Amino acid sequence: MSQHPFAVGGPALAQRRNLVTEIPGPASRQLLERRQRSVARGLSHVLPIFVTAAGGGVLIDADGNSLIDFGSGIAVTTVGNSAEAVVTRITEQVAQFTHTCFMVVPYEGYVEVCEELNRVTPGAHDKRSALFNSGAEAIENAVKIARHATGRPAVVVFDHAYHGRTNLTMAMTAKNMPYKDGFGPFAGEIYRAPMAYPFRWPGGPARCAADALGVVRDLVHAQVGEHNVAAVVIEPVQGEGGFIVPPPGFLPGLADYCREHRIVFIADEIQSGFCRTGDWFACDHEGVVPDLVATAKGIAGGLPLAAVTGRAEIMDSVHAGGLGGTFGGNPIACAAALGAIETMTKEDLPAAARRIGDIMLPRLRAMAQHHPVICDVRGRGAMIAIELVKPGTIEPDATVAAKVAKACHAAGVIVLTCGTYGNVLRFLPPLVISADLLDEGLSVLEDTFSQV
Ligand code: PLZ
Repeated sequence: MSQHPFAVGGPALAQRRNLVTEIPGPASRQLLERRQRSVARGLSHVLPIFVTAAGGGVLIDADGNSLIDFGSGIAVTTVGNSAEAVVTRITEQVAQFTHTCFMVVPYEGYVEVCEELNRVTPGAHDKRSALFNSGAEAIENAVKIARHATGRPAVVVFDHAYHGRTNLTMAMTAKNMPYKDGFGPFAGEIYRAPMAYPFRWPGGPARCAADALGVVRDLVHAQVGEHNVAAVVIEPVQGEGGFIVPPPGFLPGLADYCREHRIVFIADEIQSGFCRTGDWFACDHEGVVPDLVATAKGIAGGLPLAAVTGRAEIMDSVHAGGLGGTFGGNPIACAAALGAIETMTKEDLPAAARRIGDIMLPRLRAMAQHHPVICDVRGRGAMIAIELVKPGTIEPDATVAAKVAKACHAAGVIVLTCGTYGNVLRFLPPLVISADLLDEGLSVLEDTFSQV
């Protein structure tokens, strides 16, 4: 048992940054020692503190420090930690039953989540959904379904992509360290195309969309053959790879290309989905309608749940018993998802994400004017990042990104890094964060840049 007094999180927590010890404090340091002796080294952490409660835009640690949360547990607590509707629904469900396995005895909550997913994901066509436990598992299943529906083996993915840590999804993920190194051999029939990355596109951002589409066409034609491709899988805004927003026209062009060759277009909306980018899904910004959408993270207010949603004829091409898993669509996770989706709708969280972007983007652009290490400010809604380089060059500077992140942590603001080169700072606040906290977090970041 914890030696700390029982703490209650949720939106009622005092919304302020307040450090009462250094980071980490003595209680967290003690827990870190225990962690070191008991937890496998392969699991790392970003902050050396232990949480005891969280809610709104703050997280409380074992020493009583209150930190501003710009990470949301990697884009998960979109509705805030222990959000009211999530807690209410979980509490009711946990008292009724905790598990039957949907494949043994079904329950209404699972069906209701599928109905909601079919409603909120892009496109008005007839859809079906299937529920799983993690983002990687959703991607695995999306690929299974696309292969089954098309009878084709190949899968096209992109540079800087992140799709998970299982064998197939490691193969689909682009970055070696830390995700793939030493973990091969990887699943076959994965082909990688260059990502439309405006800031680093050799011909410049204006040519990026058309050039990148041309490369995909040529590469698939020469190396794979269109008729062998089951699916193209893309994050409509790339997450771990650096919050890369493709230029306008790229995603619609890719969707057209897939239609032309009867390739299943799979959007990995695991990080970008559920209101994060200022719309329900990142595909919505350009009216792109994927054949299949993989979701997870923000779907269930912090509980493990993931889904594949898509065209009825593709989803239903799989025989009964071909999809499933013991825990997929667990009733408590489903209750949480219904609470989260209810909160997103009632509180209009897409609008909240847009307001966050409207506050963050101008301030970060102003920071970039004063700090030439910031070479690019990008993102949509509350999925925002800054890329850092050696001033005057486009050479990535991961060292300065790590330093800024560490200084923010020490000052009580949780920020995360990302990017193939480790030189991107990303900001993913809960969408229920107050404007004051957001402002304060940005001021801390600004001070940090002046120090490093
Ligand atoms: N697809 C787009 O962002 C998870 C990974 C953290 P799981 N991203 C955070 C880490 O280092 O393991 C992610 C994602 C996109 C798939 C996934 C995988 O989702 O729920 O972590 O399996």
